[in-house]
Amino acid sequence: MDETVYAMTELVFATQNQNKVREVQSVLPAWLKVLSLKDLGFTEELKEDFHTLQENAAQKAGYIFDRFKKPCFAEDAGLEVAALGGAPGVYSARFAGPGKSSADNIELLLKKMEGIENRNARFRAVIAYRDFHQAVSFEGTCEGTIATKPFGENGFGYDPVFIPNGHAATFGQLPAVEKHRISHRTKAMKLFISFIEKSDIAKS
Ligand code: ITT
Repeated sequence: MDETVYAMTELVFATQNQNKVREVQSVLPAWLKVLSLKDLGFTEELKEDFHTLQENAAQKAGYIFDRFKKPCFAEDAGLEVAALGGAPGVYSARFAGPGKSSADNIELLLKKMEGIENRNARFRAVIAYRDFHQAVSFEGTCEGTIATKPFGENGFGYDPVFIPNGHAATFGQLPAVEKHRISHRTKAMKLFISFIEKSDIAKS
């Protein structure tokens, strides 16, 4: 058993997506406290000017770090569909256009997938961390397939059409605990947390 004692550590999560905050909370150890942008009273939308998840995550973490001077992480995630050459990928949030809803994104995705047999897809999440000394990133993926129509109300984004491998239901139908056990976000968070465990900021 790990006998290490960790100091209470506070990190800012640079996201405006409360679903992400909820999902991340579920994997945090007791000594790690995550402050959301809401906790800091910051309501601006975060810019994502780049074309890779890694650069966008680093941009968001860097912007909030510069603003608040607190150790900070951000995440950029997307759905990569094999038959669409990896689209929508880094453009997942605005697949159907700026300001469109998740339902609009799903509708467009299912339209593009009509008649396509290869329904393989993967969620990918990249977490970028920034503090006074370092900038690092961590990645997690979750493999699955795209359903032929939306099922379930749980989760967010593309969850109603994503069936993770090993399950016969979408993330929209599975209980939150099951998504949290196997998701791309959880995998990236676990790598990130073990990095924080080894870093100076968490040692008492
Ligand atoms: P922040 O930039 O403020 O963190 P966001 O919602 O804009 O929040 P992203 O830029 O990372 O988040 O966009 C990722 C999009 O990919 C998100 O809007 C969803 O449509 C989709 N997505 C990411 N993770 C997902 C998940 O776990 N389940 C379903 N869809 C997801």
